[in-house]
Amino acid sequence: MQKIQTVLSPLLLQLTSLEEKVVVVIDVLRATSSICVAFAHGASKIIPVATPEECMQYKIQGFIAAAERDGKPVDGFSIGNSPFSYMTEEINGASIAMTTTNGTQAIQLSKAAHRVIIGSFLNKKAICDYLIQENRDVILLCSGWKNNFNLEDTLFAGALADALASEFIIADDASIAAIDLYRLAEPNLNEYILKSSHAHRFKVLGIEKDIRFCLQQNIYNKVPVLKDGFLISV
Ligand code: 3SL
Repeated sequence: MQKIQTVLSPLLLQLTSLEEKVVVVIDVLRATSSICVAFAHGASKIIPVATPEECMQYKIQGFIAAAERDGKPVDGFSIGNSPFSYMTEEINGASIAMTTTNGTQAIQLSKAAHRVIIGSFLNKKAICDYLIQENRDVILLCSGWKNNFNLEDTLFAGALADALASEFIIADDASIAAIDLYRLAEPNLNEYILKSSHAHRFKVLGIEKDIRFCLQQNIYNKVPVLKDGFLISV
């Protein structure tokens, strides 16, 4: 049986070999959810970039460019990181450049893996099916918040590990803790996530509706995959 391991912060990724493994990058609020929305609305590719400056270069080349820092759109960009921004006509067929506080950084850090895929509650079942079919060791990478642990990504890592426990060996204490936390929160996930520091940030910004949207399960069946520096959908 292959193994599942959970990395609770991007800072901890350096302790783990990525070789021959599939990394699931998780930033439930909101980067990986928004990426899933963009593909569900017909985006052709997404390039995750590190900085707003780099993102601006893609905008100049004609990409749709999205930049978020601290939950807010960056000056000079009409799109930040709300999933609702990716539900418009112009997304269909578009090439998108995206930079976010944590999620796109976690994607960059994972590049050495055999495969990097993008997970959220929105495409949870598709991710599980993909991982079973790939039959390789898996790392669930929580993007966290500025290298700190966060509740929402850990909960989704727990949801995945729980769903895959009969197919994989749960190989570390972080995965066991994530499963236990998910089982504790699962009867009322929305309410539990409202305890999180990110939910408090969203309240201040008046964007709580993004939380409700991102916690929906299995509304999309696509798996975004990193290939040659771009995300595409399979
Ligand atoms: O950090 C990120 O990548 C973002 O998802 C943060 S936010 O949800 O846009 O605030």
